[in-house]
Amino acid sequence: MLNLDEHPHRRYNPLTNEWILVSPHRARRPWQGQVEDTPPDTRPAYDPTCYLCPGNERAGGKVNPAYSGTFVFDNDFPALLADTPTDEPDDHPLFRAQGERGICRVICFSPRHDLTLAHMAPGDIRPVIDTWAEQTLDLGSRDFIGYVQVFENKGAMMGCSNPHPHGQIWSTTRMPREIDKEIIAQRDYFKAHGITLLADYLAEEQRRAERILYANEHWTVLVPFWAIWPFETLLVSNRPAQSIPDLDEAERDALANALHQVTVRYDNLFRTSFPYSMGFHQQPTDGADYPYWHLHAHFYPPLLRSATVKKHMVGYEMLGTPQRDITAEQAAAHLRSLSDRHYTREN
Ligand code: H2U
Ligand code: ZN
Repeated sequence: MLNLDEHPHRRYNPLTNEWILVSPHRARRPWQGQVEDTPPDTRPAYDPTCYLCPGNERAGGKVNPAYSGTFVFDNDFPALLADTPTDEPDDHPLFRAQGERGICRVICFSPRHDLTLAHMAPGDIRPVIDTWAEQTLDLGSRDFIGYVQVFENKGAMMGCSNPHPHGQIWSTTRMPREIDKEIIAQRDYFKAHGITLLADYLAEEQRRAERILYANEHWTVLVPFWAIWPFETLLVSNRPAQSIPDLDEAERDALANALHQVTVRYDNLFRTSFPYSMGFHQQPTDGADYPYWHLHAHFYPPLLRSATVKKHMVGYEMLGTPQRDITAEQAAAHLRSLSDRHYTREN
C-alpha cells in the first residue's frame, strides 16, 4: 500500500485544482539543518541612502515624511496605471489582449531601517495589519478596482531591492491568475458542501495534528498537505473571515501573533534572515458576493537546507509538475520544533 513517507506520489491542491509531485524516498536521511554563519546584520536604524527611511528622498524626487508608524505611498514605478485604455483591440481569438487598470503602492512597516517582521513585537505588527485593512478598503472602494493584492517580497534572493521592512499592494480591475483558480475551487466546494473549503480543511488538519506548527484562538499556521516550497506555510483564519478589513480587534491581535510566530521560526530555521514572498488572499472588491471566500495568507520561501541552498523551479518543474523531496509533515515538524524566540535574542 502507498506510504506517503516512502513512495513517490502526487498530492492534490484543492485550492487551485492542481497536482504536485512528492519524492520522499530521496530525503529519508535524517535532518541535517545546516547552519551557516551568515554575516551579522549590521544595518543602522536609519540609513541616509535608503529611499524608504523617514525624511529621505525617493527616486523621482518625492520626499518621505518624518513618519513614526507605518507609511504608505504610491509606487514611483507602478506596474499598473489608473488611466490606461481598457478595450480589447484585436478580435482574433488567438491574439487576445486587454488593457488592465490598477494602482500600486508601497507600505513601510516601520520607520526603523534595521527591523524585519521577525524582529517586530506583535504590538508593532498590529499597525501593519490595520494599514493593510485601510488600504484594502480605500483601493477596493474604487469602481475600477476588482482585487487588492497585499504582499511582501523579502530578501535579495526574492528580488527585493531594499532591506527596509516594507511590503507592496498591487490592485487591479480583473482577478489575478491565482485568485481566479481559488475562486473556482472555493465556489464549487461551498456549493457542494455548504461550508468553506478551508473551514473543512482546517477541521481535518486539527484532527490530524501533523502539519500545524502554530495555532491560537483565531489563526492556524500549517504546512499545507500540498505545499510545493520546502517550508511553505498557510495561515488560515479559524473563522471564515473574507478579508483583512473584516477582522475584528481580537482577530487582528491574534494575526499579529501568528505573523510573529511564523517569521521568527523561519529566521531560526537556518539562523538567517529568512527570504520569502508572502501575501494575503482575500475576497475580490468588485462588488459581487463571495460567501465562499475564506481569508488566508501564503508564505512561499525558497530556502531548502541552508541559508544559501535554494530551491529552483527548473527542468521537470517548469515543463511538467512542481516537485518536493522532504514531505510537508517533515517540514512542519522542523518548524514546530524551533524556538519562538528569535536566535539573535537567545543569549
Ligand atoms: P521590492 O519590495 O520588491 O524591493 O520593491 C520595492 C518597490 O519600491 C518597487 O516596486 C518601488 C519600486 O518600484 N520604488 C519606489 O516606489 N520609489 C523609489 O524611490 C524606489 C523604489
Ligand atoms: Zn530605510
